[in-house]
This record gives sequence, C-alpha cells and structure tokens, in this order.
Amino acid sequence: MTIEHAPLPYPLDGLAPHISERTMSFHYGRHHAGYVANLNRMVEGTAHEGSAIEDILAAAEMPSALFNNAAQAWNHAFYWNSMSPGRAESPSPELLTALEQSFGSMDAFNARFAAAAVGNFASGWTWLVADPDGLSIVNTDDADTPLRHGRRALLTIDVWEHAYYLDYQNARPAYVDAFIEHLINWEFASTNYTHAT
Ligand code: MN3
Repeated sequence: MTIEHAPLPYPLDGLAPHISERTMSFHYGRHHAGYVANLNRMVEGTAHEGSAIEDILAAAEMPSALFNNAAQAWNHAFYWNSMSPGRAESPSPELLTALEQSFGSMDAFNARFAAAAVGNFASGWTWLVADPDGLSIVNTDDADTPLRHGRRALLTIDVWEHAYYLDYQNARPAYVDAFIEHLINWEFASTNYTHAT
C-alpha cells in the first residue's frame, strides 16, 4: 500500500482569484506530489511500508528527510482542506464560542492569526490548534506540524513562499488576508474541533 496523493477537494482553479490555478498546479501538482513520491520511495522496503502517514511522522527521527517528507505530505493535505471555494462563512456555534473564549472575538482571532502568519519568519506554517485548555495559534518551522507534538490542528495556512509568490510576490500580508477573508473552510475546522473535544 502506498501513501495516496489525495485528489484536491476542488478544481485547480477553484480558489481563484485568491489563489490562482497556476499556483495550485505547481503547489499541489509539483510540491505536494513530490513530498508524497519521496515518502513512498523512502518507506519502500522498510518497517514503515504500509503504515499510515500519521504513524510514520510520529515515529520518524527529527530532523530527518523521512520526517520532512511525511510531515509535508500530511500538512499539505490538511491545508487544501482548510480552504474551500463554497465555504461555510462562519464556525459552528461550538467553535465560535471557543474562539470567543480564547481570543475575545472573531475579529480578534482574525487579527491575531494574521499577525502570526505574517510574522512567521520561517518557511513554515501557522495553525489554529485545540488544546485541552482552549484554542491557540501556533507557528511551526519548515515541515514541523502540531500532530508531532500531540496537538489537534483545526486549520492551517502554508506560509512558505511557494504558496503565494506567483500571485502576491513578497506581499505575504495580502495572501494572508485573502485566506482569512475568502478561503477558510470553517466547516472543516468545526468538524476537526468536534473530534478534538
Ligand atoms: Mn507548500
């Protein structure tokens, strides 16, 4: 059994004009596909062959090429699902309550998430995670992922330059604003929150 490069949950041009078909063709079709192909090549003939991707990234040494490829394969699939063209505009009542308790208001959450994503100095990721004592915004570097640290991710934005450079060049804040204003799939985040609590 090989790790699947799962189909996108929308067409390559489904997120346009906020994320172009050209960006998606490289990001999904080359970058993500490459991580999945590398991962399958690396586990072939090893004890990890046939394992679930979550088990591989939990067991891989850190840092290692195996961890990087497993985590990037998982992170990107999670990122595609964090966005939707026909998205739910708002969180479930339960998640909205949790966001208000943890951040004060949706506007305050949006501002803090944007500041974290814009300020993430690494090639990395910005996440909303559900911890037992509330919600947090977390930045990770390179391939690192909350999953590795036992934390439950609700949604993520990729802030590696390849995620936005063709569409926004160095204007990461414009990409982050478009993600927050137009792309976040609150239904996905709400479902993840239900499973996390
Ligand atoms: Mn990426």
